[in-house]
Amino acid sequence: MGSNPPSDLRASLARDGYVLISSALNQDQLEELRSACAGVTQLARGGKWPHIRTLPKQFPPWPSDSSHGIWGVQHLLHPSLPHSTTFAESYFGDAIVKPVKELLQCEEDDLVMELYNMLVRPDEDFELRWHRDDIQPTATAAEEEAVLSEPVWHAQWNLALFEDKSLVVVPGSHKRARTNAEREADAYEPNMPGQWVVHLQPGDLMFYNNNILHRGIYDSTVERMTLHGTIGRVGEDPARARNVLQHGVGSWVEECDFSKLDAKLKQRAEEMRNRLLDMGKAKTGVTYSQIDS
Ligand SMILES: O=C(O)CCC(=O)C(=O)O
Repeated sequence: MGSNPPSDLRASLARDGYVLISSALNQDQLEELRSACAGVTQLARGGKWPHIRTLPKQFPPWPSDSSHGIWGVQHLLHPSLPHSTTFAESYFGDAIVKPVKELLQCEEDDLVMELYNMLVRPDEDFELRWHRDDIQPTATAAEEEAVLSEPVWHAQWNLALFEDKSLVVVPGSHKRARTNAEREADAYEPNMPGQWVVHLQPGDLMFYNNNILHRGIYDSTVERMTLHGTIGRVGEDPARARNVLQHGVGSWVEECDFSKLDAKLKQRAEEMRNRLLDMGKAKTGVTYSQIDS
């Protein structure tokens, strides 16, 4: 379970359902991002940023009332959010985009802007139940297999700014239906057979298949600032449009201001945003992949 040279990225993701790239950020990038994240988290905890993941709710949509605590900050590329340029430099930068192109086996012109959020220390201890992001727990084995055998048109990652041991995955479970033990397990089962607690050091980047069986366990006493993003590849996946639009990006993406990025990143950002807009135009109506019980 270590880092992999770039040529192995795609094979590792396909085999295990995740792949780890150690030290994807240098110290200056880490410090700049930590400072931006601290400012934004303070705003969000103080009720001054409405796009948040609130306790004790696992799935979107989340209310914008932070008074019961938060576990995430949404829409880091939103033009009204302070530091959105710092977040855009990170999201559209080579440290992310190069491995994404490798993982999706695509060119610059195929990339689509999707989501950039942050997962933070919750105000109270909090756990997510075992889930796959885009398959309901009620799905039959055949339904699971049908989704899991489809090609994946996006890359999803966690980029840790502090040491992070919150995410637990079952390696290999992105390729198969749940076993009987997994189906029958408690939603918060603490020892799922074969589970692996992901351990990220500051600056580590982990890509994972969002339909791997996984959960989060969050300790309110441990600092967490983990950037959580997705980038897509142009394609024919209607479920993907639903997954992106359910996070409410459509209402502000046109207003994103990339003018402070350097010329190369600005062009990349604007082109990726425009492809998302095209995807949004082709899609009407928003539904949710999962609902809280
Ligand atoms: O906290 C994490 O890293 C995982 C979050 C998660 O599972 C989710 O948002 O569905």
